[in-house]
This record gives sequence, C-alpha cells and structure tokens, in this order.
Amino acid sequence: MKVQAVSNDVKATYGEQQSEMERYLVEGEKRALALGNRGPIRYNKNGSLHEDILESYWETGFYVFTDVLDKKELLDIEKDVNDFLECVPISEESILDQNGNRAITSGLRARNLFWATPLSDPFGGTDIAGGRHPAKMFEPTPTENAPEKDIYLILGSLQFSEACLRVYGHPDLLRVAEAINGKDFTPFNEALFIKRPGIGASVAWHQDGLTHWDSPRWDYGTHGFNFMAQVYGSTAANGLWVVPGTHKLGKLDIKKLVSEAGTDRLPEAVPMLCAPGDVGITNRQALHGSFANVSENTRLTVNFGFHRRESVLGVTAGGVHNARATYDEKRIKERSRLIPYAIDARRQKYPNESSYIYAPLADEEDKYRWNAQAKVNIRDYNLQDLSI
Ligand SMILES: O=C(O)CCC(=O)C(=O)O
Repeated sequence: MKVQAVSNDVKATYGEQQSEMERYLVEGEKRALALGNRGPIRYNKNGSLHEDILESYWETGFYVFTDVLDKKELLDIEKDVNDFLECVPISEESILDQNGNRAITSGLRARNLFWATPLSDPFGGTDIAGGRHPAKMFEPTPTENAPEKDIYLILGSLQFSEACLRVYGHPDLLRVAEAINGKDFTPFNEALFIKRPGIGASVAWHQDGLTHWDSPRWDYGTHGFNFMAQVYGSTAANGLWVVPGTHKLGKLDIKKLVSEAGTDRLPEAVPMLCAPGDVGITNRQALHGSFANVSENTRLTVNFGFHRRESVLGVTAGGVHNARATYDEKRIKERSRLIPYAIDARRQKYPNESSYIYAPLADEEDKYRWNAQAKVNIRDYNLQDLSI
C-alpha cells in the first residue's frame, strides 16, 4: 500500500466528541502560533545557532524549523517509503510481502514494525514502554472499510531508506544537534511515524525519558530531543501536540493531569504545525502525544533523536527499544557510525553542500564511506539504539 493511499470513502469522525474536538483544534492552533517558536534555521555571525532559536526552544520545549527540506528531497523520501511498504509483511503474523516474497524485515533481529488497529491507542494505559503512557486516549470508531490493522511506526528506519539517511546527515540539522547537545552528541534512535487518514493510531500523552528523572544532575535537556521532519506537513488534527514548558517540570503525573482535565484534550497543549519540508524538534522531557487521525491528511514523520554524551555514557538502560545494556564508549562509538555514514551519503547526493563534521569520529571519516558494504554493515543497527 502506498503511504498516501486513502482507503476510506466514508470519512471517519470523532463521533460524539466531534464538535468539541473541532473547537480544540482551532484553539490549539491559535495558541501554537502565538508562541513564536518557529522560523528558518539561522546562525549568529560566528556560525553558532542563533540565540533566539535556542532561547525559544529552551523556553517552550519545541521549535519548528521552516523550509528545511525541498520538494525533491521530500519526493525521494516518499518513494523510499512506498518502496519499503511494498515489501513489508502482508499482516503482523506473515513473513511474506504482497508479492509473495520474503518480507524486507524478515531475518532482522530488532523489532522494526508496529501495527495497530485503526484509530486505536496501542500504548495508553498499558505497561508497554516502561508504562510511560499511563492514560488511555479516546478511540474513535473506524469506518467499515478500514483495514484490520496497519503499520503506524517503523524503527531502525535508516537501514530501509537512503533518503531518510540523507536527512539524518543534513548539515544544518546536525548543527542544531550540536548546539543543543554539544559537539560530542550521540544518537538515540530513528523512526518513521505514519498517520493515515481515518486509520492512524494515537500516541498517548507521555514524556520520553526513563532513566534520569531523579538524578541530582537532571536539567531541562537531560533526556535529549527528537527531530521530526514532515513530508506532507502536520496539522492540528494529525500532528504531534506538546504542552509547552513541561520539559522543565520533571516527571509529571500524567494520569492525574488527564483526569483533572476530564478529557485527553489537555487544555494547555498546542499542535506542532508544519508545512511539507519543515522539521520540528521536541524535547523528550516535554509532555507530548498525538490524537487518532480522523482528518483527510496523511502525516509521515521522519523522526530521529540525539542525546548529550554525558546522558548515555556509563548508563545502564534500554528495555524499550532494545535489550538492556550499559552504554560504554565502544557501544556509543558503534552506534554513532550512522552519523558519518549519513554525512557521506548526503555528500554523494549533494556534493555542493558544506558537509557537517562530526567531531567524535572526524579522524576516522574514511572508515565510514557510504557504499554497498556499509549498507550490509548497518543491518539491524538499531539493536544498539541508545535508549534512555
Ligand atoms: O509523532 C507522533 O505522533 C509521536 C512521536 C513521539 O511520541 C515521539 O517521538 O516520542
């Protein structure tokens, strides 16, 4: 199935909550635009990321960089994702794709595909992912012609798409990562979120971090941030929502917040509004989530996160995205190779761009040429995600 194929002739709605939801979306948009945390990536005269951007990011916990990816690059991503979706298993239980071939993910050890019933909330109120999604979202009723289950999340996505790998090596985005997490920043993980119209599952309200909430050295940036590049844009109806400023508040009692609001429509939350090619960043400590997509628009998010080195080095963590482990220098180096691979892949496609130099592996750049062998080398790379 193509990522933008719309299978619903009959439109899904929010049922009895439709009018309240419509009002919430409009009000949320107004609140979002009033924050002013959006604009192109800009630099100070000395080449560092513009201080207004950093100030706004640290104040609200998110930011939207406008016009980062051009139309051609977006089409490359769309093509890769469509090619990938041709080769995924036809169902959660199958190892065969729609053409009867072994699915692209079969034989991989890491978990890559997450399926959900249409418009459901697969995580909310469960113990999955360390129980970090404690409150259930409203689940609208899908239309009769919706599929039984659909893939809404793909992990380890850089091994499936060179276009996504090139986004990962984008020099301006890596400069942003450096400005927020320091020159020796490290990877977290990478994902594709697909929210199809009338099908896309919700992601219940959560804060991402699991490890450092009680650390005496905890601060506003301890659990890193995620980039969220939008291929078709993201609206109030299908996009991520963030409660501004919550990255500063420590671990929140999310169940209580939802219960006090009497609804999953948290009153202070705002949507991350993006045009195609915009790239958001969200502090992983901020309270965030997204609603089931009853709108007519697909959201395809190229999601990838980065950490401060000091937040992962020597830390024992995991169990959500992969096995529990202690993240020593060797593990971090191994996982970080995706950065120079991505930089090289991007350089090959856009030779006139000024490439980012990733300081921790700068001396060994020659080891990380993006070629057929490298492609084999990164199979199952996400077994080594640095998940805190
Ligand atoms: O894109 C979404 O809907 C959810 C993303 C998210 O929760 C995350 O990146 O932590």
